[in-house]
Amino acid sequence: VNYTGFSFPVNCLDRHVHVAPDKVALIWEKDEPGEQVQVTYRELLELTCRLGNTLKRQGVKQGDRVTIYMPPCPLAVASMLACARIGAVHAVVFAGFSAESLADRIRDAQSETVITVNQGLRGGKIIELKKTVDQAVKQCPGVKRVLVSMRTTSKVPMTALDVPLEEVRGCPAILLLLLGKVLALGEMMKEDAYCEPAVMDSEDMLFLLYTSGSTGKPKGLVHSQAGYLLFAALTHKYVFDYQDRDIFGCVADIGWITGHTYVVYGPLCNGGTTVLFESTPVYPNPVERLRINQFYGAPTAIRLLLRYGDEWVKKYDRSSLKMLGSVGEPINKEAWEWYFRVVGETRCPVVDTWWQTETGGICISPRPSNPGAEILPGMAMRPFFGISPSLLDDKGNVLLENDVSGALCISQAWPGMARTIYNDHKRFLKTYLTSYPGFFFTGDGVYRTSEGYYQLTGRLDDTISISGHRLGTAEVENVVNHHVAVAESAVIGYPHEIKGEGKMLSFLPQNISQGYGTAVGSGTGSSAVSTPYSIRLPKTRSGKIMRRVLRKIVEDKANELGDLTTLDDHEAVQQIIEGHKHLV
Ligand code: 6R9
Repeated sequence: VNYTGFSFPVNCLDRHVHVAPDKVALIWEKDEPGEQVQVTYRELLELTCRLGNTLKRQGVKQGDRVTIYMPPCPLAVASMLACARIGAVHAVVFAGFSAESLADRIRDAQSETVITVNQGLRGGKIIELKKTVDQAVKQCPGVKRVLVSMRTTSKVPMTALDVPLEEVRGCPAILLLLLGKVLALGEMMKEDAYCEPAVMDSEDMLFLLYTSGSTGKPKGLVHSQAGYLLFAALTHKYVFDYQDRDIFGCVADIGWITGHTYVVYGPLCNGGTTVLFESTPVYPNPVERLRINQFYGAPTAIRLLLRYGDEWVKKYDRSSLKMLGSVGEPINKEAWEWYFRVVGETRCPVVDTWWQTETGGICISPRPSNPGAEILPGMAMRPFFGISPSLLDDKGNVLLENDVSGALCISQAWPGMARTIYNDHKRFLKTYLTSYPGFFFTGDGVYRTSEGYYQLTGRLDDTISISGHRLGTAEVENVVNHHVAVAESAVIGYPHEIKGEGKMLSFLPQNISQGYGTAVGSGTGSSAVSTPYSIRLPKTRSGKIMRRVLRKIVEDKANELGDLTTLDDHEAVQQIIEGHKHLV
């Protein structure tokens, strides 16, 4: 079979179905503790085709944008692949966003089609996703149809726009889950089990994915067909040393780029078995039960686990693990060492992977598949094949030497690079390509060690300048996190009124397992005031600390917090605002 010229799902499905139809493609680790559903390549292809045909019958055409608002589940993956199969562009919106955020994204993408589920489940709690979509769609006159799948058995009010995916028209919901398998009857089941894949140009849009700027409206980053998939597959294979029979466990939600590249496209293109986590994983139980070989998650979870103590991890069998990965934030040395020593029993290389929604896949990472390659704790280490990082100083000079810090730029295009911001190419150029002409500017700070290895130091918009020295938040946090009483910290800086020198503030949640509160220390040098008033830090839903929010609070600008759509815990922010008011 000649697969050249076809769109994605052929690479992610058909070619594996020819070789190993019954190989498990997805293991859906459901919210219900201990419940899992396996979907083979043959089943996933069939589901994708039926859904692709349903989309076509509903009027979705090549190039149309389709918004997907679903929790991680096989039908969500099939929805992404079904869009790709018919040449439509998917725009997954994390199913935790409010109706307003969803509406903004639907309107920006000019989507006429939304795919959702009746209800979601998270930690046993029911989440009314369809209701949120109804509210959002009211503000989006362009939406012509909402495809609704049944995640739970509860019926939800349907509107004239709704297309029930599994229900047979006029009959009660009969589809649901039979013997734990997704059994599609209804609209989807009426469709043919084969859908001809669209032939696409390599540079056609595959998907949009929104990422919040620090202010203003979210950016719909556009990824391409061929370059993105190539980069997803290569990085998945080489960074994690993925082998044919491995079970790959990336705990990101499909609503983030990590979910797109390392839950869906990378592993499926490589014919792998990938785990879809619906809930926040009750790590490390699924590692033992599903025999996960590569575990990939965010440092924030690792830092919390560390505080729960070794025993909690050690009571589970981790012998299946071969590789551990970290993504999303700088990982401090202490957390890295614990991950390596306790979780991976010093047997599994830890890969601290640096990349962004904009880069499509991992750009800087140790390469353990390169035998003997050295890995230093808490460092992203080396550029991936084809990535050429450059460090630039404030004046735009390229820093060629080692043992320097600078703005992390990339000097040459790479396959997975986002091509534009949907409908706003000017903003794309302005944000990424004009600050340092001739370079792609990542927005991150980096230190290149004397050996030439790369260590990320945090977002440049978060940097602290003390007595003329530029410090990354990560550098200071590394020191703070080292203290036994600290689980996690966020360090920020703001201008000092008198001396004009940087003032530093640190937020230190203390030993979480003992339920202590956050001590907020403020001061320069060794003088510090601390008052405990919150046990949480403001984080995005994907686990990144929102330092800019803290900075605004300490600058007494709590009414100018900017875009908070990705904020996970509004209550924590309120507590910090209140606490700050009372700080003497
Ligand atoms: C994949 C992802 C991108 C930003 C990025 C940087 C931070 C990601 C990191 C890291 C230090 C790492 N980041 N990985 N910082 N070390 N290993 O997270 O994409 O959500 O777009 O965030 O996350 O600041 O610029 P995205």
